[in-house]
Amino acid sequence: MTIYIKEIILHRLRMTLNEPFSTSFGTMQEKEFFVIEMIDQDGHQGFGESVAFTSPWYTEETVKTVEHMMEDFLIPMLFEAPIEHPDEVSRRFSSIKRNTMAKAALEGAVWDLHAKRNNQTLAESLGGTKTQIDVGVSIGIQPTVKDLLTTIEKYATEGYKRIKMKIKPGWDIDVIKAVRTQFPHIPLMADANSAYSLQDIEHLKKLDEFDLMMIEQPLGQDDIIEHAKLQQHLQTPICLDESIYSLNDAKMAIELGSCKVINVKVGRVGGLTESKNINDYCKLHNIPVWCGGMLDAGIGRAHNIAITTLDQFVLPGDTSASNRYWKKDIIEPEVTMDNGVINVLNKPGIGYDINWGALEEYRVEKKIYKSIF
Ligand code: OSB
Ligand code: MG
Repeated sequence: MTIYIKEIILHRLRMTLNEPFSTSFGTMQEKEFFVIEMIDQDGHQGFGESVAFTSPWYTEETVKTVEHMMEDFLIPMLFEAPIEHPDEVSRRFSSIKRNTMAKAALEGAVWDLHAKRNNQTLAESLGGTKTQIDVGVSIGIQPTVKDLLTTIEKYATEGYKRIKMKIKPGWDIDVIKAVRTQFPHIPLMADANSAYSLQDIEHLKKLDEFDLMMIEQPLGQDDIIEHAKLQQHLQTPICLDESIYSLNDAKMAIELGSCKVINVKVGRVGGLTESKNINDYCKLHNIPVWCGGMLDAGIGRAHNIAITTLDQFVLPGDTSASNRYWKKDIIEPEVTMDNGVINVLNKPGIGYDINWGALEEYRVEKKIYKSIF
């Protein structure tokens, strides 16, 4: 079912999180991003969402670089020729180096269009089989240990299946110890967002006594070798996030022993096709994966739900309910969680409608690109 993309509309949105979110790099309360609306020859609409932040603390991309890449390179490439299957998109983009988040935002809209044209859910189109997914929650660094304990209590009571807490030097061992004392049995993990170096090895070894499911990205983005060395000295499995931009990075990390778990973020790895390939490779190599998050709004969240239905996504991810982030999300209905699971909606494409009233309320800019065909 050939897709002729007729029009691409970029909606730049600015939304405010219910609560500030703090990591080892700093605090965010505003989220700026693009909603990609893509219209085909039959008037179907596909939607994607970009995940890059306004500053490049997580990876090198930003809202502005994503706009530049989409406008000056990637959108013109999509208009060059029709698309038979969404897997072609990442191949067509392969002459452009990296810029995975810009590529993924557009590719996601093509996948949604493809699924809708075939009257399938996005999950089905991707080969996913689950009808519900297990989810956890990622909790930012809190002002005090007491605040953290209260927040964990709240989310555990709501039913989230695992708690991820952010750590950094000065907010790590003692804090985890306090959490474990109060919650001896909750599935718990820690995410350092690259805050440590191999010199901290003796310090990081102290994590082993807390029965953590894993430690996420303790070292730098480029520290593939260093992570392998660290893993040899740690019992706690290392999960890589910022280090994995592609299937090839996943292969390298697995082969070198740099990690035992992988956090797949659709934006960071360049899209759903690459995420699917990582799923398949990790299945073959017995590496569990889970879906990370970028404080996504509803459209990105819907894509995350769809990819999590693939079979190697065996651990609860960071895809929490809409109300954990936003007073009002941009989709209808919003994403809800019951007893630690999110139900996969049985409707074509991403399965959620756009709440245009909300979207327009958050929109700060709208740009339209038309195909000449
Ligand atoms: O490292 O996984 C991360 C949020 C922003 C940037 C990076 C990360 C995170 C999170 C929260 O941990 C994920 C979410 O709830 O969307
Ligand atoms: Mg992370």
